[in-house]
Amino acid sequence: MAPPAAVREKHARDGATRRGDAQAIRSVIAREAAAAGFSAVRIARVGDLGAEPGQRFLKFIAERLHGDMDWLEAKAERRKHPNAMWPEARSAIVLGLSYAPDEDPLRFLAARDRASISVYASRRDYHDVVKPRLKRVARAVQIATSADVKVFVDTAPLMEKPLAALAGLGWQGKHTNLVSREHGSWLYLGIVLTAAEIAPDEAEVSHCGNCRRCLDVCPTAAFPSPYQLDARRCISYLTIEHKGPIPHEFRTAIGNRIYGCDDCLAVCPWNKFAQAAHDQQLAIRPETQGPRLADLLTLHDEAFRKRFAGTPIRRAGHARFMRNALIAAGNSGDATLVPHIEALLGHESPLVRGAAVWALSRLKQQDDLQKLAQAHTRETDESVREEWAMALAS
Ligand code: B12
Ligand code: SF4
Ligand code: SF4
Repeated sequence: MAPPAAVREKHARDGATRRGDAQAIRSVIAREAAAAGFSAVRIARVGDLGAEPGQRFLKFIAERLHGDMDWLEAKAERRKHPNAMWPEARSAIVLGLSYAPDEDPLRFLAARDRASISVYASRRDYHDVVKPRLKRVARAVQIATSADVKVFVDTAPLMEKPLAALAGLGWQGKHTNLVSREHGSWLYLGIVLTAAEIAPDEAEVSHCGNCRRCLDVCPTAAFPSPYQLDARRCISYLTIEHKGPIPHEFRTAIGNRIYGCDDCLAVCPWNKFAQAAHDQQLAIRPETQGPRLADLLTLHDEAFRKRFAGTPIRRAGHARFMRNALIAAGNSGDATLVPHIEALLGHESPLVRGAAVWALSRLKQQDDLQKLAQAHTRETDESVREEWAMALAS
């Protein structure tokens, strides 16, 4: 039986108000996101994420593809779904900030006396840039809905890419990162979770088609299959996250990439639609543009911290940075670097001494190396002794 006309009218009014509210909240979000300088914003219903991304993540961990990123494993159960971390979360507001470069990001790879630094690391640390902007959007959502909010930019166990794809910001490409039709591979992601129900956007579908450029370009064959990364083989992991000596099998392939890698991102055909980012806070730092290896090898701790203050590079610390610069030096074919490298044989960190031995083994004749080894017979660290043994045997 149909409800009386007065009740129908009231329902219609309520419905209109709810639709009006929903539209009003979405307008607030769009306005605040634009005012905060975000390049894209979309909304997902957290419950629609399903269990699949979490299961894939747990498989990734079970297969040890995460290497020594213990922090990924430590909170795996919470990371597998936003509700495992925050049960009240209902909607995810996914924000993208473009950091598209205006020059070819791979242009320094052939300059063997210089270092190549990834685009994201050539700017101010994105965590510092994105977080205050997310807070601005979150505050507006909280005021508009009176619901709780939390902000995330890689600061808690939350898988950002599957949420971004669900919200329709882009799709996870075969290189596993989010690709957007407008911004290509160059979006930083940030997320506001809220307990409010907000009308979601449509998910994006994959536009990779038969393309496999990103898979084929990878210098270390880090993709066992499309959409899957073996982080242990990825230069980004090896130069940023990995704490120990870089495994020998990857040293030559690393070339002069000393902090991160952009090869798979840079070859994506969808980048042709991306406009170069002109955000003041993301200005490219000149000291990151193809710095000379000779200058990097002489950087002591304090100078390193000063030079790279505010960039992600500083977070890796001096010893890891020198390790990476020494691998690049070993690949340079530039014998003028030898005195700088020899000076690092006395460095306090075994990570640096070991990498220096390898670099010298690539740039010096065996006879000279033998003589040098005799001057360092008092080396006590086991890993450095192994480097000497391998260098002298090669
Ligand atoms: C751990 C981590 C890394 C690790 C591992 C990378 C990885 N691909 O997982 C390392 C150190 C290698 C790394 C490198 C880089 N990272 Co990183 N990283 C993260 C972090 C913290 C977690 C990612 C994660 O959960 N990985 C675990 C695996 C299991 O997740 P996954 O790749 O998404 O795996 C999925 C697929 O395999 C998928 N899958 C499997 N089979 C199939 C089949 C189909 C059909 C589909 C669709 C999916 C699919 O299922 C899995 C789960 O969803 C995120 C921030 C965050 N909190 O999310 C940033 C993040 C992914 N990194 C980012 C960036 C910029 C980079 C670098 C470009 C930096 C650089 N220039 O060096 C490189 C890119 C390397 C690459 N090709 O991925 C950005 C990416 C932005 C974007 N547009 O996507 C993020 C989102 C940080 C941010 N807030 O902006 N990173
Ligand atoms: S970032 Fe570089 S090493 Fe890592 S998967 Fe992409 S191309 Fe390969
Ligand atoms: S390079 Fe090709 S396969 Fe890789 S993410 Fe881009 S479109 Fe997809």
